[in-house]
Amino acid sequence: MANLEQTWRWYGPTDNVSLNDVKQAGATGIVSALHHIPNGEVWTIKEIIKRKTEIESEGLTWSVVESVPVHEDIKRKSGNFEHYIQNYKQTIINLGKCGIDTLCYNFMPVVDWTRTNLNYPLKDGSTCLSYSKMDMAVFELFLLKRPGAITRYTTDEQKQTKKHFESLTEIRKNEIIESIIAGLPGSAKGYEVQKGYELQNFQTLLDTYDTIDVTKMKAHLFYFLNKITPTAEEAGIRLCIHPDDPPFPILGLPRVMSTAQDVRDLFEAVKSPNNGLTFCTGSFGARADNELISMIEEFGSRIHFIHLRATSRNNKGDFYEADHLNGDVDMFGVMRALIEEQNLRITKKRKDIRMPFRPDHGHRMLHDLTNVGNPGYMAIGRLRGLAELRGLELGIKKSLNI
Ligand code: DNO
Repeated sequence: MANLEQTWRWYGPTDNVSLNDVKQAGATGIVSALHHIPNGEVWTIKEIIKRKTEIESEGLTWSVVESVPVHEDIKRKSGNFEHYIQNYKQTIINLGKCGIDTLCYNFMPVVDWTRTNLNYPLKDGSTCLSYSKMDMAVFELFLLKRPGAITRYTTDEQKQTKKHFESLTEIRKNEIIESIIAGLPGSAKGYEVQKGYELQNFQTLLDTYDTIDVTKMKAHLFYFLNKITPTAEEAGIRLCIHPDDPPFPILGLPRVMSTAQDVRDLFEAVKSPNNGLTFCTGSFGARADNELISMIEEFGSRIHFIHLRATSRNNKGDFYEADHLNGDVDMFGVMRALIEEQNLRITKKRKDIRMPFRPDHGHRMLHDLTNVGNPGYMAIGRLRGLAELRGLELGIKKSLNI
């Protein structure tokens, strides 16, 4: 039986991890994006082919585009949103012409993913990305001083946050700021490129969502998908939305893709199989009420892309990124459910049996502790993750006799 396709996120020629490194890690597919093209502009065939040729010249395949960013005007359904939707459609057509069939995107307002620490120390000396509710409170209440933030915290929480804020060094306060704004779209190089970003600008961006609640935001998402899905069908592109990361409200922003119900609503709104999901176990798994295995069973046929990683969470709303096979994700159960889904596709002779997965975020470990690179995307931690996941897959398949 075919394997789940093993892929690796590569940020392009400026990535500190080379395509040859990826090959040595054992992945066959590349997940990449044209980060140099400004958000909202069309990806031309020329630029797509250039990246594709580069990948193929190493004997690898460009399996998935992650991501074609969605312009904030589309998310807010304001300003030039119709123009940006047109551009998005053109990019879909161009990708289809170049033989690329899977496109991952997200619909998170302002920040793509959010962490409060990009170098959270683990007991074994490696580091990982983490999210602390208390650090987020410090950011909102004392660093950004977001108007209205105070109403989200009890008097007791406010007192504790103040105490925590006063205990922090200036260095740590800056780290919190930099970690949070590192998730701004376009920060392919991690927080290095975001230095000098003014907190005031950040607040201005947040303000643009003041009148957009979850219901409105979902309507914006469905409007966008109703427009682009027919184009995706024609171009042979499988769209797959990435869940909110973290999967709960932050900074007073509306969140639309955090739970199984959100996925149900999405699939109900636009029924085409081309409207699919990126199943990210790290993002969905940061919520205790997301039952990952039953989600795979329910949404299986529309899972077009998979991110495998495990978070370890507490009941206060904090989490850190654990080893790929540890943490609160039942990776054995997840992998078995994915293998079963692929087996079903093969039995049913479906056209899209291809289920690419990538080891999401790795720990910063060994030589990478002193190397420069994208937070979560250094080579060695992901190499370890991929090797463990590959072994798990093989073991399950052998035991199931498939
Ligand atoms: C973080 C990633 C996200 C993801 C986008 C997809 O490491 O998982 O940046 O690529 O949200 O659109």
